[in-house]
Amino acid sequence: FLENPSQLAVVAAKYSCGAPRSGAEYGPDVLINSGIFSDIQSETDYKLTIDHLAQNGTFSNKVEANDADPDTNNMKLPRTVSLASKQVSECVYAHARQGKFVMTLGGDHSIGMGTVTGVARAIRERFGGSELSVLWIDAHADINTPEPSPSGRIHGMPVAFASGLARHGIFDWITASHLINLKRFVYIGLRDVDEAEERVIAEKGIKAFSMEDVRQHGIEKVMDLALEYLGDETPIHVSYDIDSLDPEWAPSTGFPVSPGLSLEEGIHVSRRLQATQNLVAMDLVEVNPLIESERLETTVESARSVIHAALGVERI
Ligand code: B3U
Ligand code: MN
Ligand code: MN
Repeated sequence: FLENPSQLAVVAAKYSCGAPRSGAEYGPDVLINSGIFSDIQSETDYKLTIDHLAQNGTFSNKVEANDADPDTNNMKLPRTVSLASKQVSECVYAHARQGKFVMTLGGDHSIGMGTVTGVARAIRERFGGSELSVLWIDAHADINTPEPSPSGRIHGMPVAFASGLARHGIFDWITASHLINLKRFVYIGLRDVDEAEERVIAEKGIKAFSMEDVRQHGIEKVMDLALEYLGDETPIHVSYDIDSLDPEWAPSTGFPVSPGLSLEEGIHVSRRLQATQNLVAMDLVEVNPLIESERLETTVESARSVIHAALGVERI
């Protein structure tokens, strides 16, 4: 599904306005500065570009609710998050429209509503209306609609907005052409899901593999079932929240929940996606260098491993 498979568009989405604390806006620079892409560049044929979004921290969550962006409908900083994710969506769309692989580094997971909508729109246009498949690898379901959200934080809502389940005038840049189809959507790793989210997942019949499912069946079987469900003939976007991994492997993140995926299981997920040759985009979000800073390197190494495995550059 990629016209330009050797072109890797990295989007550094330096935002934390969707999260309750700051730090995730520094994730992209930490990952890039760790050399995560330099070996890709020197050892492979990937041609790489990096877009830096929101350099100056305008969109960190340090911007408190103010007259310009008051809490609305139980959402915190909705205008700020809307603008941020719109920027992400447009940037990701422009690359995906040209058939490049798009790798977005977060940032908190509210940017996910930008990435999947940008890719979904590009895929519709490039393939005459066909729909994108999305794998959401996360401890959380991120499908709260604003009202029942326990926190009002929008990083817990991107799936709701990207699928049209949640709507609000503030997010009116999301049009029908951007929407993802929850029938072409799979969760892996869930273990901290709110009641209202459980209800939506059941009502909509969303395919979900919890951490319990992974323990019961093994990650190989879970990936068999997930990929079988999506089918062979579909472009795939993986939105990878680093908190899907067990805190042992990814301590530097805002909402660590034990027990999670082992690093090996996390890498297996990436490898299997790579092997489909249908992967068109990936997000790696919620690396927060301000949390468990003394173990940041572990978190960064894990992120590097799952990214490299997804790109098929493991042996370097
Ligand atoms: N479900 C809770 C907590 C949460 C979700 N995603 C993250 N945290 N990262 C909420 O606030 O929506
Ligand atoms: Mn998430
Ligand atoms: Mn999460």
